Parts: sequence; C-alpha cells; structure tokens
Amino acid sequence: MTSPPALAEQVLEGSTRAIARTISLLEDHDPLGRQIVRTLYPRTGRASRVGVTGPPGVGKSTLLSALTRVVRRAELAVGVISVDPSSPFSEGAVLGDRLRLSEHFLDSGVFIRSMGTRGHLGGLSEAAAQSALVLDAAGMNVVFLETVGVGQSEVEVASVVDTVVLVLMPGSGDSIQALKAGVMEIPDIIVINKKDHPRAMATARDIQAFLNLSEEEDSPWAPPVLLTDAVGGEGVEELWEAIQDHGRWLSEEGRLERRRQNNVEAEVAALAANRLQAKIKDMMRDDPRVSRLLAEVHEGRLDPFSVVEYLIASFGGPAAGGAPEFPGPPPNPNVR
Ligand SMILES: Nc1nc2c(ncn2[C@@H]2O[C@H](COP(=O)(O)OP(=O)(O)OP(=O)(O)O)[C@@H](O)[C@H]2O)c(=O)[nH]1
Ligand SMILES: [Mg+2]
Repeated sequence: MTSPPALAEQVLEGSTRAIARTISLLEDHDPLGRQIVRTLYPRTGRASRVGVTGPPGVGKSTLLSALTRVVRRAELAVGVISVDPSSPFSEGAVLGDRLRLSEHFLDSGVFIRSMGTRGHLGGLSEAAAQSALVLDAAGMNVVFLETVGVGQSEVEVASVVDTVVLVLMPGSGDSIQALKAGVMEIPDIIVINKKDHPRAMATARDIQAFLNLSEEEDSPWAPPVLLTDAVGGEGVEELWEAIQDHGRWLSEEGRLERRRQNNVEAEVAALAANRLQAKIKDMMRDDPRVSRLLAEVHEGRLDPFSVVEYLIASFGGPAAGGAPEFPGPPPNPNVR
C-alpha cells in the first residue's frame, strides 16, 4: 500500500488515481485521509473555490457540467465534488450525476467525484470540504462543490468556499421564503435555472426586488440574479463571468483574505461542534454512568443540568480518554 506521504506527493503531482484514493479515504473517515490533508494543507489556497447549492433537482449538476465546459475553454483545470443527500435515492442520484457529467470523463483537466451514500450528512459535508482541499492542492484552478441545500450542511459547505452560488428554479418557493425571512444567508450569486420554464422570469424579478430592498449600505457587492438553461447552455457563460467578477472583487482590498479567515473560524467551529455532538451521542449510548444519571433524572432525584455538567466535564478529561493530543506541525511535503 502507498504510504500517506507518498500518496500526498502523488496528489501534488496531480495524479488522478492518488486524488481518487485520498477522497475515498476521506469518505470512509479513515484517519489516513486526514493525515494526507494535513500534509497537503500548506499547499492549498490557490484554487478558486465555488460552492453551488440549492434545492434538489433544480439542475445543479447539469449546470456544473455546462460550466465545466465553459471553464475548460479557458484551459483551466476543474475539480467538481458533488454531494448527494443520503437518501434512498442517492444511488440513483449518483448515477444521474455520472451520466450528466460523463462527457468530461476523458478530459484529464477535469476531476469529478460524486459523494453519495456513505455516512451521515454532517460527516459527508466534512469529507466533501476536505476533498475540495485535496483538489486545490492537486493544482485544480477552479474547484466546484455541489451540495443540496439542506440547512446545516449548506452552512458548513458555505464556510469552505470563496463564492456561493445559489441555484433555484421557478417553484423553489421554500428557498425563496428562507432567503426573504433571513433564515438563509444571501449568496454571492443567484441563478434561476430552467429559464425555459414560463415562470422563470417572474421568479428572477421577485428575487431581484427582494435584493434591491435588502441591499446593505456597507456591502459593495450586489449579488447578480442570472437566468440559465443548463441543458441548452444559455446563460452559462454569463454565470462564469459573474463568478470571475466575484473572484476579482474578492481579490481587492484584502477581502479574500478576510473571507477565508472567517471561513476557517466557521469551519473549525462546525467541525468541533460535529465532534462534540458525536461524542455526546456515544456517551449517551455507551457510558453506564450517564445511563444511571439519566435514570435518576427520570425518577426526579436529579435535574437534567447535572447530567449536562457531567457530560461537559468529561470532554477532554480522563472520562473521555484523556486530553486530545496536539497534532504538531504538518510534515513538510518537500522533505522525505
Ligand atoms: N427544462 C430544463 N430542465 C433542466 C435544466 N437543467 C436541468 N434540468 C433537468 O432537471 C433534472 C435535474 O437536474 P440535475 O442537474 O440532476 O439537478 P440537481 O440540482 O443536480 O439535482 P440533485 O443533485 O439531485 O439535487 C434533470 O432531468 C435535468 O435534465 C434546464 O435548464 N431546463
Ligand atoms: Mg446533482
């Protein structure tokens, strides 16, 4: 078996097989995957990272296939990570993505990977975010991350990209409401796909009117609302233009640096919250002391907060297996 440092080296050389292997390790939550990401991390940051999110079936994968075609014309290397929700249909969705994106299979400047059925959604978006880093380190110029907008995972994924593209279609009423109610953050670019649909224009106008109202004085970036037909390719070049415009805007006045710094904070917070949540679940299930305490709460002899305190006191303490080990500086990939 190839050692993690050797695999990392091959990723840096852009080996498709090494990239695929590393992503599989990440998908399986294999600690080796994390070790490779740690080695690669100092070599990331060059790619433009673009999140493409939106409700199921709006045409995100089709749009990404069309976008990839446009970006390839500029001879930029493109990586695509598509996250499909862990639904009973995700096998089909993965297959569907393969079909939609299959025209790019023979192009060595394109790496496409669908992540579907394994793991719960939180863990999935974590693996997807790390896979995006792998593609970045491998020298991809643009890395697209497709995710289905389902609350939390959307937030997590937004925290690892530079540009968030929200894809909607006529009939995406829930998402539009979420946007208007402020439940969903305003993305950098909004796309109304399926512009061949009779209500596409009205939907775009509706969103534009909302954006005009909510325009913030101190935000010089006004999110454009674009209409596309991902199947016919209409509006896709304009979308790529808008993504590049946003990239240029970010590169001014230290905005990209600030954004990435905020992203790192949000990502670390989300990752830590995921780990703690998993730990709490484990303790609730496996720690006999917790079971006893819960029984006492049930019998009215103890209040719930005492159990919470016990849980929290256990994190990092001996009950949780000792203080976490600091991983130390990453190995320099240039020195073996
Ligand atoms: N009429 C029309 N159909 C489209 C357009 N874009 C995508 N579709 C169709 O919409 C369906 C869903 O497209 P996908 O690209 O799989 O959508 P998605 O958002 O990636 O879906 P999930 O990943 O499952 O959430 C497919 O049958 C596409 O052919 C469009 O612009 N116009
Ligand atoms: Mg898709």
